[in-house]
Amino acid sequence: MIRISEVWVTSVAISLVVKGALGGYGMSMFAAQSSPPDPCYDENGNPRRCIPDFVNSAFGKDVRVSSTCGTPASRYCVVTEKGEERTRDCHTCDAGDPKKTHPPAYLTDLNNPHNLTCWQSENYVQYPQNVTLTLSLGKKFEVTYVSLQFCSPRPESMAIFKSMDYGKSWVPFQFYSTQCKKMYNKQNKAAITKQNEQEAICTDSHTDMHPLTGGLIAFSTLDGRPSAHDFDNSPVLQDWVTATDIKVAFSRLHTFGDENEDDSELARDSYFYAVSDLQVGGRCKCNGHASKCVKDREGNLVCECKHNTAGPECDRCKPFHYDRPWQRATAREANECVACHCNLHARRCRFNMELYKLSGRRSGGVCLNCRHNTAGRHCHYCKEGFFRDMSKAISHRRACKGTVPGLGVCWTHMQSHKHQHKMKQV
Ligand SMILES: *[C@@H]1O[C@H](CO)[C@@H](O)[C@H](O)[C@H]1NC(C)=O
Ligand SMILES: *[C@@H]1O[C@H](CO)[C@@H](O)[C@H](O)[C@H]1NC(C)=O
Ligand SMILES: [Ca+2]
Repeated sequence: MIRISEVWVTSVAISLVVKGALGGYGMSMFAAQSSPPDPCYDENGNPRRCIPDFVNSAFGKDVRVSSTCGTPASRYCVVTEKGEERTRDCHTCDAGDPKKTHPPAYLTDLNNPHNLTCWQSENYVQYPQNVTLTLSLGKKFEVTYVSLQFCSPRPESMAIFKSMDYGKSWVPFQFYSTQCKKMYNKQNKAAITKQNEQEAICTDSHTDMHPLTGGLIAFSTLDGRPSAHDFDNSPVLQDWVTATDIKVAFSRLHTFGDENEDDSELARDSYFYAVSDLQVGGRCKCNGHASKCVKDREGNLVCECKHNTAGPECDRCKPFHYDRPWQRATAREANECVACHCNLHARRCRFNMELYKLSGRRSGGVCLNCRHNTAGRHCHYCKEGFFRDMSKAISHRRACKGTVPGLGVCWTHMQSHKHQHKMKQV
């Protein structure tokens, strides 16, 4: 506490000194000092890999749910066990009563351990029927984990799916079942090798009916996958963790085996799915070219792209920056996009792979629609019949002129930065 106030006094003192000595300038210097540095560039202004913060991307989002109790109001019973003895404690789920409602919004609200809010399904939606939770993340994320905290017992069988195309198609992420083969036609705890890193596995872990409340299921997307330690260089795993939507399907309820007894109606109201918290931990996917995601004008979440990149995931080069192919940033290389060299005579260019290879993978940009009577890949010479105008200082607007041969010399300047600079000055 003392130390904090000391620092505060010191910084105030410095700012007063600076202000006194330099007037208004001191103020702006102080303001510049306190603005946070851009994580996408190092202290020398060179581009470097940057990534958005790790977040629970499900927080506060709407979850589409195929079944919710309470419309109409219905009875449900919570089973508790003390030794061999089971007790049923019955309540009402009523969507119209704020004290008795269990809406999907309770899946992604603030998770307060002292006041758990639970979404709850209708009673006994049993196999082959299922209950699904679908969450749209709004853009591509790199998902590290998906977790569910249960208010009811955990399901006997459930599956987690992901979509990479906003819900058009789904691929399995992970299965949980006490009977993997029968439910999902998967071997229990199959090994993941380099050959099948993009395959969902099934496990019978975390499928026990106990604890009857408070059980957790947490799926870690990279856990046990061989290339996880070399994620930067594994396009397969980069693809594996990418998702725009997450779906959880509860396939089969655990029962105590009493639901088939004559008194079934009584027993069935103790079987339902209830979840207090659904989390999807990960980072907004920006391919190493942005440190945060923001809402665009249409309200869509997009990366705030740096390194001359563009697109919702900084997944392409921005216009006129096509001198080398787009690449994801790595820890060692920012792989920023580079502007074409057009000597200020063109606003458009395209990438040419042949030229790029011929240059030793250094430069592949080709200028389009060279203006000011220039021509060539870099607009670096005069169009046929035009000559460099020697009567005037070199201005990019007047670089080439239709004039009589002999009076002018064809402008043969190569794309040197020095020259570009000179032209800008004029
Ligand atoms: C618990 O959360 C619910 C829903 O957000 C709220 O209505 C209620 O007042 C909270 N109860 C306590 C004791 O904080
Ligand atoms: C859930 O059940 C519905 C209807 O029975 C079925 O069409 C759908 O494929 C099932 N979904 C999953 C993910 O199992
Ligand atoms: Ca909750």
